[in-house]
Amino acid sequence: HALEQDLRRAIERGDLLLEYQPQLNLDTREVSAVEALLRWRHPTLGWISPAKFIPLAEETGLIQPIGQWVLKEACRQMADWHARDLPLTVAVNLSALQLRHAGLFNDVYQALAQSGVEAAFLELELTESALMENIDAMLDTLREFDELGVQLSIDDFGTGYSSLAYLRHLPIGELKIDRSFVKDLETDPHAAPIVEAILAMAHSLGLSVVAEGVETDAQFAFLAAKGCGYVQGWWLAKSMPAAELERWMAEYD
Ligand code: G
Ligand code: G
Ligand code: MN
Ligand code: NA
Repeated sequence: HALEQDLRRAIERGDLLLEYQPQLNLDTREVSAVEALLRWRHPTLGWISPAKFIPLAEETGLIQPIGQWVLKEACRQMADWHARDLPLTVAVNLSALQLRHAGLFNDVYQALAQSGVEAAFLELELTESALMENIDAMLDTLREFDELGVQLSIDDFGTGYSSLAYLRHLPIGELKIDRSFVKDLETDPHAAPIVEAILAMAHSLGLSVVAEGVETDAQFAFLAAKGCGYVQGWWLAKSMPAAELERWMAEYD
């Protein structure tokens, strides 16, 4: 498989990079957190979507070294920002396979130690479906991360089948409402009540909520009116390389 060989070489060749998409805190109207999104610039094929190469990385086991690289690079970038008085939190995505891997805790620990970044500035995004796949086995890992002090967030929330009973026992600080609900806010009469129910439930459990995929003024206005804590999406900004994000932040203030 040619693409597999290319992906194998992508790390050492420097063809992988992270972009960062800002999240707006609706209380402070400031950006204090960004999500790291992996990008692959193939030498001849150009940009390849993570929706394509993450599954390939998982099938081939390359997700381990790639995941290690993502954690290291996100922490290195954070250390650089913190040294320059930009105290950003960075959220890193973890797939189901990464969560099941015994070396994950050590990878996170090493990335933090090497960079010197405080654990509380690192957030790990776990999809709801990945969590629910094997919740009992996952619980110990989540508790270890919690003790280390990293933040834990449930990504794509609303698309899986997590129950209130489970959520109550997880050391999770944040839910990210899946962008499918946000997208349908103006068209599907069921989307708004679902978003409101998620907000009410999350807030009563003491969880922060990020709405993903916010693209329009109307979506933003609805979420702000309903007390959503953070928004992320093209309405605010697309993901950008670090230097571009810094320029964007300087202008946004
Ligand atoms: O940024 P984009 O919409 O193209 O991302 C597509 C998918 O790839 C999303 O589901 C996102 O969570 C996932 N993804 C992006 N970056 C990473 C990463 O560093 N690690 C993992 N495991 N998934 C990622
Ligand atoms: O699964 P996860 O939430 O990590 O995926 C994030 C993905 O969503 C990324 O691929 C990112 O590029 C994409 N994304 C971010 N903001 C928007 C948006 O406002 N609209 C759409 N359609 N996609 C978005
Ligand atoms: Mn995510
Ligand atoms: Na998501």
